[in-house]
Amino acid sequence: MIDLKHKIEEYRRTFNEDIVRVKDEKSLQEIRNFYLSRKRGCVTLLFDQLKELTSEERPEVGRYLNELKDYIQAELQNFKQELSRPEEPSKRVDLTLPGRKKYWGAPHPILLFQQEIENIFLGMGFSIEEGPEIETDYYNFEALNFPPHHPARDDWDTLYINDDLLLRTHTSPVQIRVMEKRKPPIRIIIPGKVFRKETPDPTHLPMFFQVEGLVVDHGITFAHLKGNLEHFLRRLFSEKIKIRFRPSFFPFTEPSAEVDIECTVCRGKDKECRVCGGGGWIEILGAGMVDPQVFKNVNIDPERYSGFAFGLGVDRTAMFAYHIPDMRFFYENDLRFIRQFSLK
Ligand code: 2NL
Repeated sequence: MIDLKHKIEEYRRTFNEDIVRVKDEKSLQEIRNFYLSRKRGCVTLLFDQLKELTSEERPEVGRYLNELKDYIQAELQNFKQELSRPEEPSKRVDLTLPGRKKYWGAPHPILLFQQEIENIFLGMGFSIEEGPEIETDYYNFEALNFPPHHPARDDWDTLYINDDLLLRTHTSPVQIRVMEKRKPPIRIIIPGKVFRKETPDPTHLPMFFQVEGLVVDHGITFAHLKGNLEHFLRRLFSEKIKIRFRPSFFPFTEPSAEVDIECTVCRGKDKECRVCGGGGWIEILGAGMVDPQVFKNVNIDPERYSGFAFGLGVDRTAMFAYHIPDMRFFYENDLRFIRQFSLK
């Protein structure tokens, strides 16, 4: 009798293990046959063994056995219903779908190009400085030799915050701040955002990036300016690029020059070139020898020191380097455009 009771418990245990592994109608049927098949089911066969018990033992063990049989039948019925129920959409896995892509961020092309510029100057012994984007009228204009209300200011379309504060129109105020604090020799570049009151079009933006540079020491001449900027342009574009210096004017440099390279698109060969307008040259840099008045404003003696300074628009130069027809593309953040630059 103990033996039979043990078997009943044992079959209950193995059935519970088997039933949870059921995946389909076929395996459910196999389990039913194994336990309850009319002739060979292992539980069915236990009913035959009841006969071997005494009449006192038989009712109790018989009740156990019937309970097991009822339990197995009920569970089989439950699982059958479970199998025929349509699966909830949220649980259905479609293995034919493509995997979910992860989109990685990447450096913006303007930042990458700015870093290329920085690396060239770092290689020439310059260091990098930064400063505030909101400036006072003094640092943005007056210290740079633009007197109040002077018409020279008209060339800089300024965004004012109030009478005294404005969004810097160039990074030159940072050079002023550095010269106020530090004695020459100075050899720095200042990359950063600058702001002008412009309506966006293919070649103008109200916010763009600039890199300005400044060298101050004893005996700095225009030859240093020329040599440094030629070296920089050859590293940035190509060793063979043609370069030309034209006389120009800036309030903060004297003499001043603008630096052109031959057109990167038509190489001066297309009279209707959309990039250089047929002239064959594109303007990349403004530069000049620091005006003595600017040195006086920061307490550097112009009799003992001289220096050169320069500035270029990062966006504008990137446009020529990458042959991009419209500067606004850089700020539309169309990933098809942006991604082309981070693959290098
Ligand atoms: C341009 C090019 C330029 C400078 C920037 C500068 C700064 C100091 C003193 C003298 Cl503190 N010059 N910066 C010089 C020449 C050109 O920028 O095309 N600007 C409109």
